[in-house]
Amino acid sequence: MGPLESASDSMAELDALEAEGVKAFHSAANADELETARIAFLGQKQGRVKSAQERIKTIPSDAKKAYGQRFNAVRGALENAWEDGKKRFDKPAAIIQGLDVTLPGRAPRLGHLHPLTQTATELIDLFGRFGFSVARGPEVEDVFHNFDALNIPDSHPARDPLDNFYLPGGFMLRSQTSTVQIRVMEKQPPPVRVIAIGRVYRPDTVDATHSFMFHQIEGLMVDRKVTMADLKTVLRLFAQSYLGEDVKIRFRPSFFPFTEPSVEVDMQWHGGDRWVEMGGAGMVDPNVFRAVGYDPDKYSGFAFGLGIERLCMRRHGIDDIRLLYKNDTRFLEQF
Ligand code: FA5
Repeated sequence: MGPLESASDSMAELDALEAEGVKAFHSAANADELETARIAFLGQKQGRVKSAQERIKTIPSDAKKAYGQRFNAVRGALENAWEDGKKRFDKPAAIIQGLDVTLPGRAPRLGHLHPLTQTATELIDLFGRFGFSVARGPEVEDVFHNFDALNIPDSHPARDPLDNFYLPGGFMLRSQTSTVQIRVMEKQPPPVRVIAIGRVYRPDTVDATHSFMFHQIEGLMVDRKVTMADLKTVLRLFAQSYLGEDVKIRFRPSFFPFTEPSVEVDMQWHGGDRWVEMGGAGMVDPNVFRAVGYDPDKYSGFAFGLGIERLCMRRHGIDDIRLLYKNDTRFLEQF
């Protein structure tokens, strides 16, 4: 066979390829047959179009151009025929699989907010009504904001490495949201009325009321003539609004380096026969004011820090803090 003959044979093969391919795509009776035809003609590995493309190497150079042009036209025609076929079978899945997509669907199951998130949202709302806005601070905090600025001396047992998660470079996972008091006062002059809600970390032994990661709500109010009576009123109003009119709370004298005087606040636990500590509070220590450049002779203020898990537990009658972290949907669905 001479080269010319071979070239014209090849052109004839392209004609046949086109005719057979178009026929196969047009006569496919369903999506499966169409796919079989696609693999036979347009398949990337052994499709006939691919073979015809590879044959170009064997075509004499003076016939290559004509072959190439014809090849492109054939390939275009087959691709169009395939697209046409797809349009015929790309009907709603319903018709192919005997499923009526026009029927109303099944409503997806909606999740809902975790009880702790719900608690946080309610606290923000409630303190918002008392005129407190929301402030934030970092969870990875420097030792200065967690201790020094809060008047906690180097020798204080609260700094013990066994009681804190220290990180390299003078940082730590904050052990209390009181850090945010400092961050707020560093940034703005008095008056201040803020709350801060967030995670805190302490390597405490886990039991029914303790976790190594928990949440606190910090409150800070600074103005002229803020008194301990204001603090007690705000905490009592808060407890009654969040936990119920009949809830009992009590204040015990205590000590925190950043408040003077200081109190611990207990709430009567559900069941009524024991008290559980809800948080600490007090009048901001003048040393803290000095450290942030506030004049302690002009301004006074109160601060409090409450455990959010315990508030949530008291509110909903939950008796073990660990339930809040198990992610057992049988438990979570109840809230
Ligand atoms: C503090 O953290 C002080 N920063 C509170 C404070 C703020 C005092 C402002 C004065 C002024 P305390 O370590 O007591 O205090 O923690 C406060 C509350 O956090 C506790 O009463 C308790 O409700 C909660 N809490 C403490 N440790 C845990 C724990 N391991 N798991 C769950 N809740 C905890």
